[in-house]
Amino acid sequence: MAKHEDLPVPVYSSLELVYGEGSQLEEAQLRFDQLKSKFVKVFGHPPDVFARSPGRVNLIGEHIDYEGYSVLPMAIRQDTIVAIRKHKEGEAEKLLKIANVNDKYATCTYPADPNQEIDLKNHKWGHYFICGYKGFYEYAKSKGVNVGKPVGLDVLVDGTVPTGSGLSSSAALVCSAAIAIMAAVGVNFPKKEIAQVTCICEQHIGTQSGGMDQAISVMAKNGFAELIDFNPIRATDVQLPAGGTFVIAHSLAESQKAVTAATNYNNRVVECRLAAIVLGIKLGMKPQEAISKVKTLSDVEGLCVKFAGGQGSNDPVLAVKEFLKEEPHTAQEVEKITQDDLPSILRDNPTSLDVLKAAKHFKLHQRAAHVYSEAKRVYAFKDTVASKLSEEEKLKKLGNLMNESHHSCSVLYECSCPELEEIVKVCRDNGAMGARLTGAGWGGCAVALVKESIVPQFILNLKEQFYKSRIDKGVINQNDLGLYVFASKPSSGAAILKF
Ligand code: NG1
Ligand code: MG
Repeated sequence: MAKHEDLPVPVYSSLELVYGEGSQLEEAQLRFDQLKSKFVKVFGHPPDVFARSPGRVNLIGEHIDYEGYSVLPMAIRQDTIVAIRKHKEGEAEKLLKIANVNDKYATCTYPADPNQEIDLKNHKWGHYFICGYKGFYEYAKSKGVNVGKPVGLDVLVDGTVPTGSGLSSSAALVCSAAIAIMAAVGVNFPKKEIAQVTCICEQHIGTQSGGMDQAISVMAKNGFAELIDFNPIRATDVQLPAGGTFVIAHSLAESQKAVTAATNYNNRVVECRLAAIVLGIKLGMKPQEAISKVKTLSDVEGLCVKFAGGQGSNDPVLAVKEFLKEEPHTAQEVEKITQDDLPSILRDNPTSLDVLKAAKHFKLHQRAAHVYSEAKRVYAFKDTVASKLSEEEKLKKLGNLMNESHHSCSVLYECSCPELEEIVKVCRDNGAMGARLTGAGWGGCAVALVKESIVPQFILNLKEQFYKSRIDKGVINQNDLGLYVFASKPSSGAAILKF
């Protein structure tokens, strides 16, 4: 039997297979009806086809996907739907018109040119669609698939994944865009290939992101979290213990990752790269060899483990402790070890040069210690789920791993913020087995593991102890509370809908 990641994106003619039954299905029906009629109103024609791709919550494995390590997310029910219509050849001007059902997002217009550059200095929401657009054409070209000349596209987007919240609204949009374009031109590819393409194409937005978000958005399966491996991309179903529920709670601090990339996200990617090169050199590689071969901390894990072996251990963190001092490295200190200057070591990605301009120093020890320890926690989480422990013991252990992950993110990786620290504490104080920030951090959501039986009371307590004062101050609207704190079951991945 073909593995599910080898299959193409499913094409459905009814909504039940995506949205289940009951009120969720009714809501979805209403959403699609409204989307369709707005499409006709805006563009004068109905759409040819729809594509949807969900947001995700990462349960464990933060900031390690871009270092080559496996992560463990699940899809949430909130998603992005893209309605699309391909112009006939010769029809109208060759433009991509990207509109949104939400008036907050003004219509964006781009040329129908897959080679266009994205204007990073001028951030627009439509850029995420163009990532998917460029990615699709680059990929089709590389596979030698004839998809015809690029023509104009009418596009209407409807997203319910909260933005800037660590739930990957960006990947939901990039993936649904790429899949909608694919469906509009009449081709389909294996899910794992789409996951790979969308991961690379989202980097056009200027973040050196890993592939977790796109992989889970495309490959998720209803009822399961997935262990996602990279190089090559693979998804393994993880059945979570029945007595636990994941509650997602927004810290109400918005993380604007595309805007703060140089000091936050890309900065960490660069620090990890430098840590890996320095470790490689300290563990015996020639500087030039390390610079050209070592891209991620996973590339030098073998050397670190070998070193640890000499000390009677198999923990790569031992090498971090031995060879990377705890005080931050200055650029000059790193260059003394690498015998080459940082701009030329990092020249393969222009956004790394922005990082260098903004960085005062590099915390190599802390970043590497986080990555190696977090990578281990992902496997400990998966093994715990599969173990013979009692349900109670499982939940306890999973919760502890989540707490350790949060501590590492907060103290070693420094990607938390005061609002996240507060919401995580409120979650733990109200009986969560574990709680941690999820996604890139610096704002956005926390995820808490809560016993199923106490979920309603838990959510009420969060409302009282975290959100009420913010509602009183007008930060959020009482009626919107359900958007900011909710329980989530693992949902299904991307789909094409044709009615
Ligand atoms: P979010 O939470 O969507 O900003 C980002 C990256 C992931 C991963 C996490 C941290 C993108 C598209 N996604 O997610 O690849 O590195 O941070 O674990 O940038
Ligand atoms: Mg994102």
